[in-house]
Order: sequence, then structure tokens, then C-alpha cells
Amino acid sequence: MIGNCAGGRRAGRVRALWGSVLGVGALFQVGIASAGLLVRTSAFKGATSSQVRAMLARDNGTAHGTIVSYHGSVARVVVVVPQPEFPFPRFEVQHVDNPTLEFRAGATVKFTFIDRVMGFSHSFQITRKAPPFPMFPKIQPVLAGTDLSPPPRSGKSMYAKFTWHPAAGHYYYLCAIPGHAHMGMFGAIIVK
Ligand SMILES: [Cu+2]
Repeated sequence: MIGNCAGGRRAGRVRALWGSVLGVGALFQVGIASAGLLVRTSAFKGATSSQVRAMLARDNGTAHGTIVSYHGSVARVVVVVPQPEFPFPRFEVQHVDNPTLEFRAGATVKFTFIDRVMGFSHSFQITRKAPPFPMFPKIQPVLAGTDLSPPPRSGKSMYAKFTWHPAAGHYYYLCAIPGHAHMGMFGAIIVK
């Protein structure tokens, strides 16, 4: 009986200790995140405003309505997360919000993803899964773009590049940060 009581107290102390360790760990993580040091996005690099303008000028798509088409064998797509983000965060290509992107099957598609929202991150991933997307989307990426870590707070826009050789079909690009695709931060891709 007595042994059991002592064991119970010990277990309680262990639980309390473990709880405080978890608490400190969580605080530590928040501290790292707010300091912008939680970096796994080795693909991200910083760009000044003039560098961003130069990258935007390389997009070789043609915008018509809500569609941006790339007819050539090399498609250069510049996807931006613009500032401000109101009412919802969104992607922009050729000044079209969350456009449908059209490519030729087998083309070399060179994406440049630019996050202009300094201090908050967005992801860019391509999937075959169709909307609606839940609050916490589980992505099986066709093209693994960025991961979910915030890019460093460098006072610059952050960008990353990916190349894709798509097969014919229907795809979607989306931001996998919880809630973003759910609120509409995605667009369709048609490859034919
Ligand atoms: Cu986002």
C-alpha cells in the first residue's frame, strides 16, 4: 500500500517534470520561430525588390482571363505571394489571382516561387488531389516545392526554384500551411 502511494507520488512528480520540460520546449520553439531561425528551407534565397522585378519579367506565359498559358517547350513560371495578403493569402501569376496554369505535356516547366510576405511563410506544392482542401491538407506531392518552415526574416523577399516535366493531366498547386488552401490559396494546372 505504502509502496503504491510512494510510486504514485513519484509518477506524479515525473509527470509534472515532463510537463514542464514540454512547456519549456514549446516556449523555446516559439522563440526560435519568432526569431526566424526555424529554417529547413535551404532552397529559399533572399531577393531585393529589383531582383524580384527582374525575375517577374522572365515569366513567358500569356494571361487571358483567369488562365495563364505556356505554349513553349520551356515554360518559365513566376508564382508570387504578394503583399498585402487581404482578405486572404493568395498566389499570383502575371497579376492574375490563383490562375489556372496551362502547359504542354513534356515541357520543361521552371517555377520560381517568390514569397513577398516577409516574416511569414507560404508553401508551394503540386498535387493531383482536387479541392476542396481541408484545414490541414495532407499532400502527396507530384512536385515537392517548398516545405512548411518559415523562410528567414532577412527583410527581403524569399524565393525558391523548381523544375517539373509534367505528364498530361490535371493537377493543383496549393499552399499547405494550415488553413490557406482551405481558404482558397490554390489553383488548377492543366497539362495537355
Ligand atoms: Cu499560404
